[in-house]
Amino acid sequence: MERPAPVNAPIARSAMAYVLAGGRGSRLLELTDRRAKPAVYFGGKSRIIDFTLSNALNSGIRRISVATQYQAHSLIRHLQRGWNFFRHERNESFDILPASQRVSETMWYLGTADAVYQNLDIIEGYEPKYIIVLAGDHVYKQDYEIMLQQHVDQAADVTVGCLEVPRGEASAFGVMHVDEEDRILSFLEKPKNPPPMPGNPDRSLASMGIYVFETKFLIDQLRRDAADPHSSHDFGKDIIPYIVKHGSARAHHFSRSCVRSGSELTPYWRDVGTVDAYWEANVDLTEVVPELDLYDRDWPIWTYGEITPPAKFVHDVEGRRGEALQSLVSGGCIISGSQLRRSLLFTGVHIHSFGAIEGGVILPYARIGRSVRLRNVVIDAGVQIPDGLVVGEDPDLDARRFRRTEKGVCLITQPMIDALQK
Ligand code: ADQ
Ligand code: ADP
Repeated sequence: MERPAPVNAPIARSAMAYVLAGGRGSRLLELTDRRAKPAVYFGGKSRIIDFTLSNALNSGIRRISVATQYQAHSLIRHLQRGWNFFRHERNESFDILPASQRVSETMWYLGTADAVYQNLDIIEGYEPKYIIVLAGDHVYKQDYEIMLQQHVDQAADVTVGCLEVPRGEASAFGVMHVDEEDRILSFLEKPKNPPPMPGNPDRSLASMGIYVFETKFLIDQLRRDAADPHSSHDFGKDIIPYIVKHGSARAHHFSRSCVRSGSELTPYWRDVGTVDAYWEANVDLTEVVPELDLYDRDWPIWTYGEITPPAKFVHDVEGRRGEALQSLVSGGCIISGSQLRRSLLFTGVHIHSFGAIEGGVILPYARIGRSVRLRNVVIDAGVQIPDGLVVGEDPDLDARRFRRTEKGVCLITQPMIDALQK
């Protein structure tokens, strides 16, 4: 039997966070060949999904379900290692929901709504009063309690998180119009020609893909949608437009609940969906005062922290210093006689002598050989960079060997290195 939430408990205690973490994130190219986008490393110690999960935890939510699908092993392993502290005895739960074909043996999840519908019996078992549907693939800090409170105060059927984006980028989002009281008047999923905000021709109001519902209402909607043969069973394409038309949908502005700290003036939200955006958001963290504060103890980003020895810096045999300036260096790294600038090293990276790296985003346990020069690279986990490799000085050569982006960032994976050595 479920115990009711304590009287006067914050709304978050009666809410479940349902995190959609099944998408590939195909614009991250080879970075998501073997892991779903939410499992991609970010910021030196964490994975992308840790931001959403930390937001939920820091907001006071104690029931979390994560729906997985594409290449879920790396993600599941991470969640099992890092997010295993929830206690049933305290009315807490953390469930990893595989695409288990629970409804029918021949069917995987269709759209995002189906990824919730197929697990309805599990959700119902916990009897949460509210559900906040989240995506596990964005980097931001938000207090969901504020959004939940708005939902309750306005007695809306659904509350959709939204933020302003440049109109030129809005085709990638659900785009809405709202009135002065933030009632959503129209909702278009990924329109080719996104409508601007009134009085602001260069901006559009975009859905963040996060939604608050009362559980009972959501269940009714999902059942209705599941029975509709014309539906693609997706929140953005089907469920939200339907409620906008037939019920009461409200917008919640991210700026009202984003967590700012210190120098953060503008609300920080990043999709990091392309290699360029991913590289840039990571390297931004090496700024003297970055927009995203990872050091804010009031809003920690929880993760799986591997036990490692401290980072170590030593000089090479000729006495040249191993050093990192304006860089982030995680535990277990060894930098021996090479110079790093504006770089971010994840756990356990070893860098050998006589090299130089600028703008390097180097994922866990990569090894960089001797006399290697790298500029503006993303190096996948565990890659062994051979002695003498030079990247970032000859664009044509780089483009033939690696994934070189429009902005000149090179993504390097082990198969690409293996191909060089053939
Ligand atoms: P998209 O992000 O394009 O748009 P989608 O690809 O459906 O929508 O992904 C939403 C989330 O669900 C992602 O976190 C993804 O990983 C996950 N996901 C996708 N399919 C899944 C499945 N079958 N099982 C589990 N998880 C799955 C949505 C909205 C837009 C909104 C943007 C904001 O539809 O309206 O503007 O998010 O990014
Ligand atoms: P993570 O994303 O956790 O760093 P890895 O980069 O080691 O994990 O690999 C991502 C996924 O690919 C994991 O599920 C891992 O088990 C799998 N994997 C790793 N190396 C190989 C390989 N050589 N062949 C097939 N699968 C692999």
